[in-house]
Amino acid sequence: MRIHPAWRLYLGVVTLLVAPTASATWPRIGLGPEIAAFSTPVFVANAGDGSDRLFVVQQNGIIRIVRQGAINVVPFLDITDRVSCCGERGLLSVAFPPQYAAMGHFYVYYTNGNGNLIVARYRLTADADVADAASEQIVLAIDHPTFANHNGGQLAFGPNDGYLYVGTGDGGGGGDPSGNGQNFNVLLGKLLRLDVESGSPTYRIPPTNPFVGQPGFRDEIWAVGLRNPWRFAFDRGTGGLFIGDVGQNRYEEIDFQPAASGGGQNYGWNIMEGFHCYNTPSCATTGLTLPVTEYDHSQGDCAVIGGYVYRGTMFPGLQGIYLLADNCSGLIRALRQTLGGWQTAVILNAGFQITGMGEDEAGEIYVTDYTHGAIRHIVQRVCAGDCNDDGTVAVDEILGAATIALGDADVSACSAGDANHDRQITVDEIVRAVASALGGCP
Ligand SMILES: [Ca+2]
Ligand SMILES: [Ca+2]
Ligand SMILES: [Ca+2]
Repeated sequence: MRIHPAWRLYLGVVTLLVAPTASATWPRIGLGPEIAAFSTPVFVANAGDGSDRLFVVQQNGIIRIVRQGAINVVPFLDITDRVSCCGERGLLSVAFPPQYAAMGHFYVYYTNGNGNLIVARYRLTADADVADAASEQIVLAIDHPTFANHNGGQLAFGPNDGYLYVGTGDGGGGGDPSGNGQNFNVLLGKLLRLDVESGSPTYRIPPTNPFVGQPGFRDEIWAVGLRNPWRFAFDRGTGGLFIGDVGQNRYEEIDFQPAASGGGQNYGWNIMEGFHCYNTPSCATTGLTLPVTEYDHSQGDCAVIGGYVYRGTMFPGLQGIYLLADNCSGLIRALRQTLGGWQTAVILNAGFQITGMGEDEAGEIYVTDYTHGAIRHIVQRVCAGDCNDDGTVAVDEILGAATIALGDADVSACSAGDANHDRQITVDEIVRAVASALGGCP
């Protein structure tokens, strides 16, 4: 629709007077409808096979398939007979190898009846929606006899090397009484890297693992000095690795290593907790890799739940942002790297206990709601006309949208004004912006 020349002049003058100022803000997020009826959901995964299914891991030993929002009646896998649950124990994650569609097998991480840590491989039945619980091959078993907590629990395939990464906890108790984090001869308190897809029923050591052949180091180790890396994940856009390492009593941390890393990092536990010496006024920090961010427990937080970098296409405002959560507070935080360093902020209080996140094949991120037995899609809340995404539409934003409509500015200056994403702002979209200004943002 054409805009009358007199209005063009008026809007142009006023817009010059009150041009929107750029401000570094975070996108506003919300949660999609509950996909419910799970018991003890702790993780969400996709198979990367083009089937567009979500696999929801229940801590009690069951994996369920979600297809287009509906949950399959028959479980994908039921190994409740060999899984110990719950607290920090249970069936904790699943990982599908890069060639899953051809291979028809996958990997799970669980604690068994003795509390030991198990990485196991399972095959499909003839039905692609049902795995064979009798097909178990134990890939790796790690003794974890003393304490019930700090079992780690995450599996993920490296997007660039195809190896299986395994996050183990320090063996539990408080403060790492067994000294596993800094003991390089044990597999606890580590990130491990295994070659599980080269035909061995168990695994082979990748020859490029950082400590191969070094006396005093287990060859399986990729990184050391972790306390309880309950969740870690690769950025599918860059291959970078984000580790959420649960802290002791004071600080929760996110560790990051870029894709070019050759491994071998020492993330500091139990010398340090977050950026701080643990239990001592000073400590030797040489050779330690510090986190990129930490938060304390002053807002009701207790245990970091590492998440994912958003690489989907549905919500451009989330692009490149790493989302993480806390188990106790239900707070969801955002983290991003800028030229000036890492920035973080709380961007949502989910209001329930979060145990894990996961991506679908398109890169959309889901969070597990342990309180209500559900998973929820993390969505960006876009308010028509809210150019700076601060939750309200101001007069200058309406004028800014009008300037774009007149062709005097690029639509990128206010993508929230372009409700139908056609790279133009029309009069009806300005009307919607005015409605947001008057009636409030969703
Ligand atoms: Ca650390
Ligand atoms: Ca605004
Ligand atoms: Ca439009």
